Amino acid sequence: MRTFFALDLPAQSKLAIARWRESAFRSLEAGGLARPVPAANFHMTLAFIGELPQRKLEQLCDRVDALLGSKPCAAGIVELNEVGYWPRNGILWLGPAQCPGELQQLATRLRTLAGQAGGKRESKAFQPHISLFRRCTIAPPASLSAPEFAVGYAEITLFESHRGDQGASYQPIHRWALG
Ligand code: 3AM
Repeated sequence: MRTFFALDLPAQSKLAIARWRESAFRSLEAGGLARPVPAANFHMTLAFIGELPQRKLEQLCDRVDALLGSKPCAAGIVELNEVGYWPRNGILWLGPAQCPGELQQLATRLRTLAGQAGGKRESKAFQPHISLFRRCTIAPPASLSAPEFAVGYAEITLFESHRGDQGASYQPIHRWALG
């Protein structure tokens, strides 16, 4: 089972971001120069786990319970106000210019637990982001309007990722409330 920890976004935030994306990157969408991520798939990955057998995944979930019991993480708000582009994988993203320290710490701890459980060991620094477009093969134009979204988060979601003909779809399989 291919899984990852992420912040899910409230439905209104997904819609608002999709509306802004449509107007801010009209030429990309209209020109078919990149593949828009379906708004339903918007999320902020905290830690990619990858393929893990069910038993290991259950152990990992127990460790997240223990982590949040011993080192609680408060719910909060993240300001999404920066656009970035990674030419290597063609991802155009929206993220915070300033990541809340608690979120950064949570991602680091989840990445460590995922690695210890046999999942992916991530060496790259955590860059909080929401993928807006994939397969963007040209340097994207500057957005026509600056993003400014204050998004509340109050839980961690464990998603299962499925790849199909229509692209990826994500199924929430467990949630942890933040304190
Ligand atoms: O949409 P984003 O980038 O937030 O990029 C993948 C996606 O996150 C990332 O995990 C999320 C769900 O698929 N991902 C996929 N394969 C990965 C890998 N091998 C990966 N992240 C790190 N390493």
